[in-house]
Amino acid sequence: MRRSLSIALALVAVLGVGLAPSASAQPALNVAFLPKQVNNPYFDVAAKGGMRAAGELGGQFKQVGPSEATGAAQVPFIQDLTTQNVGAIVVSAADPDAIAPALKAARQAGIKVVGYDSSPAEGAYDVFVNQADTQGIGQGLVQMACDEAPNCAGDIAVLSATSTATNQNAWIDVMKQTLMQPQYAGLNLVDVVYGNDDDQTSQQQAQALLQSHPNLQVIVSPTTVGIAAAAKVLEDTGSAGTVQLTGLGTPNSLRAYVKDGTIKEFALWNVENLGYLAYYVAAKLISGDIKGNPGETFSVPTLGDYTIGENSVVVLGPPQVFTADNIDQFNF
Ligand code: RAM
Repeated sequence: MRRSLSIALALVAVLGVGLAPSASAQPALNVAFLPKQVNNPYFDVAAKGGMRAAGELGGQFKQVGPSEATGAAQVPFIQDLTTQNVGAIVVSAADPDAIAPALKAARQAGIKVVGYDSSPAEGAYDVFVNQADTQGIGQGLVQMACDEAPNCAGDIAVLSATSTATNQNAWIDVMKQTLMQPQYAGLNLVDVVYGNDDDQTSQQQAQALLQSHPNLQVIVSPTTVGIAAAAKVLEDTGSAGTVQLTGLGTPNSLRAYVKDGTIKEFALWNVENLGYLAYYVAAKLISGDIKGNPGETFSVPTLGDYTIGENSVVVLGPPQVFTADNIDQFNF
């Protein structure tokens, strides 16, 4: 009896020693990125930043997501990641309302949710990492259209991504408000069309814009997929030079069009840093360093100090404008 008790105690001790370190250690840092879609170079660049942060922090990184940018297609990925009990989901919302219930269920299961690029609905995330100030992006898009339209006048149209994307809709709203300012009175927004961040659909929509608006002066495409598709259409149809093109794109996908004059200026932010910052925010939420409350401050290596703002939003920084003069300084 005594012997079996001492064996049992010895076993408890061994197990106890075995269990103690892992019970008190931080849970493994396991962060999953869920972009609007996986076959979009924009999100691959952001993923590079996420991977870099994971390497620095000794965490795990994976990226999963649908091939088409819809909220319905994102939901099963959120559910799977919840079942896998990852530490955090970093998500760009293709449709904030469609994915809100799944994200809320993930949060209830103790998973941290970080929005990046396109915000999830309020209550469905802990922190949203915005790439740049929404107001500044919308105003910048209008200013570039004004720069490109002769005498800042004439018909302009927007070629967007999906009609449900939080970021696209917020930028288009700011564009509409900005266009009401007197200095832009000559610009006339005649159409907003959606290419769904699909190359073929975006090309078809760009072609349709040219056909339906013969006096079109500028296409503004605030999506990396849309602007590259529109540039191809302008070249293929011989409209480059007659119809101007600007918006948001990656330097690598637009370099040739800038060199041949199809595009004179466009903007974007440091996309890799967006992924890097989003991973750090996820890690800090998981470790409890931050809770996601407005007013909290934190620092991130190489990027600097951040303060969580209203609605738990963190802003990466101002966008960069690319022209023929500076595009060769950028490689992403
Ligand atoms: C596309 C996506 C993304 C947007 C960029 C500029 O890749 O629509 O959400 O931020 O373009």
